[in-house]
Amino acid sequence: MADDLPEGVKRKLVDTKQAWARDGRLLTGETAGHDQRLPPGQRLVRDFPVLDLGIQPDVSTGTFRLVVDGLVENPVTMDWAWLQEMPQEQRVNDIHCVTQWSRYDNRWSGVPVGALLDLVRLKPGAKFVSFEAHDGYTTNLTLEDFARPENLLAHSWEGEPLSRQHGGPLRVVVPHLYLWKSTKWVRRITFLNHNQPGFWEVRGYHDRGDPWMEERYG
Ligand SMILES: Nc1nc2c(c(=O)[nH]1)N[C@H]1C(S)=C(S)[C@@H](COP(=O)(O)O)O[C@H]1N2
Ligand SMILES: [Mo]
Repeated sequence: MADDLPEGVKRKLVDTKQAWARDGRLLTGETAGHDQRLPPGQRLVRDFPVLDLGIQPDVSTGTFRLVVDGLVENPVTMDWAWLQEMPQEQRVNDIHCVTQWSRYDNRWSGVPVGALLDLVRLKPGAKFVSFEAHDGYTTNLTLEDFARPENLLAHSWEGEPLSRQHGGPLRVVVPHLYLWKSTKWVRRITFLNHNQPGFWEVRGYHDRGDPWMEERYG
């Protein structure tokens, strides 16, 4: 796997997290219901840690483009102005990183996934989603996990434009799964009829990543 790392990625960081997956680090062996706000093995933080592969691409709103393609009737390449004209909503949710931190009550604004689906109109075969980012990162979701009402394409956090380090100008936010499923600096969303595991999924991380089921590795 080491050979196909995107350029500039911190290999040591990747190796460490890959070793965690191999060794099953941090696993408590517990599962929990959603009535338990903090998922098993997580600890609450008040700051907002930054986690990525070590590249933080500088994407301006002027050059921003989001490609949405694959099994859709209406593939689009959206610029920043178009994104702003889409329906906008606010969501407050908790986020959970597989490296064990959780952060409560994050206030995001952006485009709800439903509005994107209305725009591109899925073809019947679309069952999976693949995400690509400007740092070379990729991840995957089922359509069901992507289409949830709490998910956003977020451009703001706590009322301010989303910072570069947290994935600005635009990131995906999928709060019901571990945060590696929430692509920062997203540049392409592709609908597929098959599952396409992403960067961490091919390095020992779980295909779905439900924090309450402690789906850290798989
Ligand atoms: N493009 C991109 N998105 C990414 C990552 C990344 O390396 N590149 N890391 C993921 C991981 S492992 C986590 S925990 C969250 C961290 O988001 P944060 O830096 O805003 O806390 O981003 C996710 N999305
Ligand atoms: Mo993470």
